[in-house]
Amino acid sequence: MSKIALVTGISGQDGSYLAEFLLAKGYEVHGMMRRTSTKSSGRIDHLKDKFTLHEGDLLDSTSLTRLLEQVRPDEVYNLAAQSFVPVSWEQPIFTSEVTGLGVTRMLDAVLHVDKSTRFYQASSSEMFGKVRESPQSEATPFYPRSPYGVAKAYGHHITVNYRESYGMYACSGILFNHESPRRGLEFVTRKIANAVARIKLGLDEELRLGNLDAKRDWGHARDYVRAMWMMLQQDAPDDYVVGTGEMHSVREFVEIAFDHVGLDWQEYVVVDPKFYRPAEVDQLLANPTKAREKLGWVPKVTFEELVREMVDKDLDGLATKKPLDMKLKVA
Ligand code: NAP
Ligand code: G4F
Repeated sequence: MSKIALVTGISGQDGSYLAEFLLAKGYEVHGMMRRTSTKSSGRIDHLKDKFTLHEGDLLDSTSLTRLLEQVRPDEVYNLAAQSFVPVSWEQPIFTSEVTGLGVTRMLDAVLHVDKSTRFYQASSSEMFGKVRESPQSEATPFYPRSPYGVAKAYGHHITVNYRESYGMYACSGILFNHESPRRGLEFVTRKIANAVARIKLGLDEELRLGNLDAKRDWGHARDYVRAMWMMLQQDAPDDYVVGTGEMHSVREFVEIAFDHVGLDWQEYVVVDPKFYRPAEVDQLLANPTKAREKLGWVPKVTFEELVREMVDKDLDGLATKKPLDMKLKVA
């Protein structure tokens, strides 16, 4: 019999790759999406006949309990969140409600419907924030630098607490930045890739960015959803850092992206303080030793391959594009 998985945040970047991954493994896949006034299922439309989509919201416990009772999953992947760091200063309460308390709502619903369900929580390297040591492992103390990071730290601790209090199979995956052509346009990597493609095609003349010195450990989302699944296949639940162990600056990302289309980035990039953050995370670098040794997880896509894939996909998309998408640009 097929295993049953329920994925919250299935319409997001990771949700779409995880759904593809689980379907390829033979799972019966169910996804939860919140109700929106306009359609937001673009990343999963190509899968719509292969899985079941349900409405539900991490702000509404009743919807979560109903969904679990209906679907009876073997595994729950809790990917839903307000995931954009700058918005977490503008909407700190909403971010805490969804990204923080939403985890307790989901865990508690699992506990009461069927506590043998395996649970994955999408934790984040943002919890390390102002890093206490480098690289960061499962043992590195947290020092979050944004309301988002604080909410994720809460989500991490409540996951560990439900595991230890109730004996649930609950794992927290501390994932470093992972990107793809499906990344939201407001995140720096996609913003750069999309702008490079637009500039190359003569649709734009400049790219305005914030802190070019920020450094991240960037990998490909397709590699990272594999790690999520691996965590739920072990004999015992645990927490894992997932990253490449390589760090690059925003400036390096920009250089490689412009270089790829034969342009000199210095002619197009303008630093705009509007994109600086109230408190910055200067650098993040994973120590993924535990994931490699216990899960056998290693990333397959290199940094340069990731940058080039993202630029190429935006070039293709824009060159064959419907007029509406050509107007989409982040301020
Ligand atoms: P994403 O593209 O922003 O997707 C987030 C998903 O959550 C979307 O489907 C969104 O739906 C949904 N959502 C938001 N609020 C909700 C609510 N109240 N109830 C139900 N669903 C809600 O994020 P991602 O990059 O795929 O990341 C997946 C998860 O991993 C997130 O929890 C993120 O914080 C975490 N994470 C990401 C990274 C990374 O580098 N990508 C690293 C570490 C951790 P809408 O489409 O309606 O907005
Ligand atoms: O792409 P970003 O917005 O991602 P950030 O803040 O690292 O958060 C992402 O990764 C986390 C994992 O560590 C996730 F948990 C979280 O959900 C999200 O997926 O910004 C990356 C860096 C920052 O230091 C930012 O200051 O890029 C810098 N940056 C420079 N100019 C910019 C810009 N970021 C954005 N979004 N836009 C800019 O114009």
